[in-house]
Amino acid sequence: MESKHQKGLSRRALLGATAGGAAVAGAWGGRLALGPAAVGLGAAGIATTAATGAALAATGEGAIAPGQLDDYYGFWSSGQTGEMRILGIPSMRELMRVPVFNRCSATGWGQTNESLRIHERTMTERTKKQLAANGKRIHDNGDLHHLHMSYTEGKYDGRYLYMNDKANTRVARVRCDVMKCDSILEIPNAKAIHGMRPQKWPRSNYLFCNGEDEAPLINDGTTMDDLSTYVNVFTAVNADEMQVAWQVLVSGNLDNCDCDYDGKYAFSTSYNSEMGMTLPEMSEAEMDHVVVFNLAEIEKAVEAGNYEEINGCKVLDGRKEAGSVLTRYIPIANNPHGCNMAPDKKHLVVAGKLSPTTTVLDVTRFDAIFYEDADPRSAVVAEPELGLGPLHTAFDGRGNAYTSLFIDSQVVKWNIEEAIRAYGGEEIDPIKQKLDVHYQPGHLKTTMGETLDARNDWLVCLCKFSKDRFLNVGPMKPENDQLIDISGDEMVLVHDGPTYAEPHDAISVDPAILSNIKSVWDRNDPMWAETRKMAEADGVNIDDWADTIIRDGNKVRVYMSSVAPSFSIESFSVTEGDEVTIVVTNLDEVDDLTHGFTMGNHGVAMEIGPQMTSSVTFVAANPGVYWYYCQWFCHALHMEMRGRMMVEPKAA
Ligand code: RUQ
Ligand code: CUA
Ligand code: CA
Repeated sequence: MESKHQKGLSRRALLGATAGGAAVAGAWGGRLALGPAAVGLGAAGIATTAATGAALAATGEGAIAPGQLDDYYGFWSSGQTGEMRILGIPSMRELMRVPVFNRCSATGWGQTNESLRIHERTMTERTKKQLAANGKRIHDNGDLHHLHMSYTEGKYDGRYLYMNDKANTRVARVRCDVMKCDSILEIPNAKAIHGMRPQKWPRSNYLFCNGEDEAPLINDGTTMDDLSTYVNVFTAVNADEMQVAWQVLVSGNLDNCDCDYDGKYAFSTSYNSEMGMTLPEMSEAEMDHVVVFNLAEIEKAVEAGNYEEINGCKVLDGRKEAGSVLTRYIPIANNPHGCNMAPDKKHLVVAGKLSPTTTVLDVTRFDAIFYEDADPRSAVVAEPELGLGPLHTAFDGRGNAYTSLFIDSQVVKWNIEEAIRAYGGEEIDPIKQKLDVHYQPGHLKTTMGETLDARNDWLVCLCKFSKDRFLNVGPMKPENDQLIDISGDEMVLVHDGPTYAEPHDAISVDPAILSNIKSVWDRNDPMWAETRKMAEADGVNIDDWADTIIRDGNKVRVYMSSVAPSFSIESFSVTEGDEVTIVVTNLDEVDDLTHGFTMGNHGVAMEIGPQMTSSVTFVAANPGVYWYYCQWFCHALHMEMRGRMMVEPKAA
């Protein structure tokens, strides 16, 4: 099969055939011919090696011409930056950043009252105490590894995106209609949420969350070095309410997780079945395991009250010694990592990391392990040897798997059915191709490959190192998210995509699934429901032109509206030491017309999108005149969109 991309036969190139279409098609071919891996290029590609190709290769664009839209949304995690990013595939252009666990200077995320409410909703008393002791109200950091969309019947449904924070043991949700975070949940009892997946079938009722770090279950200092009190916790979150549904104690730690397409099982890899506290101890055993969670049995046990309530969570015992029907432990070669369910609804691929193999498990055999005492290893149907350091696996819609090899810096394409036949003794090599990537890949993603609608066009490989691939920017280099064309028989590398620290994972979503994205906020959005209540109590209508100042002791509430290029209030006075709350409603209804509010020298800034209300509270500590201004370029007279806050000295 020839690559549809190599021949320039992408839908866009065809659509563009009337206006400059020839140039687009030529650019495709030329660009691909210049790619680092010219293997398997059809004659069409070679024939069009042209100067345009070189230019496009140099700019790193060309897959999508200026003004053209991408074929897929890409949702990227950002690791220790703590935000979500939206990219276009295949252009790999960064379209948006959505702050989640991080503080954002532009939007005021983590500072506005609306975002603080989201941050504080489920914050535990321990965290509040820890933060207060350090002069803080919320965490400024997060470590966002995994990000997935909500599912209905095995397919993305365009409602929510869910993501983890390993650093501070949280999960968050982003609303797809406005692409803003609307909920953050701190998970008690667990430590360091790493692997995270929404349930796929019948819909995402649960979010499965893996606690990676071992600690005493009652972690109050009464036991420290007594390892018998250490435990790891698997958490199911009610994804609609963003509250813990139940937790299961496990043997060993938990790394990555996934779940089946039948709504019966979730599963997690454990690289520290040894419960070691040092690196040598964690890699001592020859075999670690995959824990399988039986959702129906867990729900039954919860229903029957067979749990202990700890820190407000229903905690069940699924440890090996408990011998319960809640869990089973399948031995897997030492220190496994990736845990990826194939869209064939049957096969789970677990990557070896320390072993050069991946293990293929048939999830339809799990019933026998739970109910017929079958040997847990009887679910293993293949164990192809792929190369060094397998971390994660992605799938296309043709029965192929793509596994990243961290140590070999390669992506291996292999066929699942052929691997099963080889395991059964047939003389057959399931490996189709090994492609060099640059360098040290972790996650890799096919378009829609984590759904029942897996496509056969693109693979994005998230490389942890870029070394010599870009101009040197200092000792810290970008990561390199590489775009690979998988539409033909051979994988072809077509684009290097530098990214800032440090995407672990990404998904791609057909834009048809996200046709609900708004351009203008709904005035009744729940995001500012609390602020609306406060305004109503103050007798202010924030849906209309507002220029009201409420003085309530040393609290001052300033309600204003913005219409380009002005605020409804050009100046106001407060007294030194007053706590000032500014509420701004953007009455502009124009697409893309965002205003901002920045209070000079007060460290205060926020975004106010079209038809949005935002508010921020601060103390005016120093007498004097301070200008506030709109920091979002909105009008020819945007610079003039400003006003004064006069802070009167306190009477002696
Ligand atoms: S992990 S590179 Cu945080 Cu998903 Cu595997
Ligand atoms: Cu409003 Cu700039
Ligand atoms: Ca181990």
